[in-house]
Amino acid sequence: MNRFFVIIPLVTLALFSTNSYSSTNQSNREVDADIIRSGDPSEVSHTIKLTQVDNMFLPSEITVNEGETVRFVIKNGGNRKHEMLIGSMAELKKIANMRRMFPEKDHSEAHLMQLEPGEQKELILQFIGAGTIDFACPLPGHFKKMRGKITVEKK
Ligand SMILES: [Cu+2]
Repeated sequence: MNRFFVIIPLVTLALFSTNSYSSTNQSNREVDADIIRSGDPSEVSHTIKLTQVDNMFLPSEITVNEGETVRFVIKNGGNRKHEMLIGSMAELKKIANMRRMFPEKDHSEAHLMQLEPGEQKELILQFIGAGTIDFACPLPGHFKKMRGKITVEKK
């Protein structure tokens, strides 16, 4: 309902620009603007490593503090391609359904991040509000187990 969209600066997008987005789409990323926004690399207070295996996120539960900027280092340690999306569970489910119904379609417009086996990417986020936000790999057959939650604790 009260979902807003923020524009993430291109400097952040350059970190995962290996996908073939058209340049006009690069600045439109959906993020829950109540809880997270794109973070400034110079304000990172700590790094959280996330490993994708076939098919889980390790760890799947993360706790951060309100206000802090976190560098996420996401590594695909599995043998299959995975994705990483952050959003509300309703939003993630919607995207996962689209993947399941139209597996051949190019879904890159909705991707936050795609990782080939062995690949590692970074994402810098600032947690601007307390609450919880979900993350998942929305690929068919992955989505049910390959989920996690970020809890943002109030200052
Ligand atoms: Cu996956």
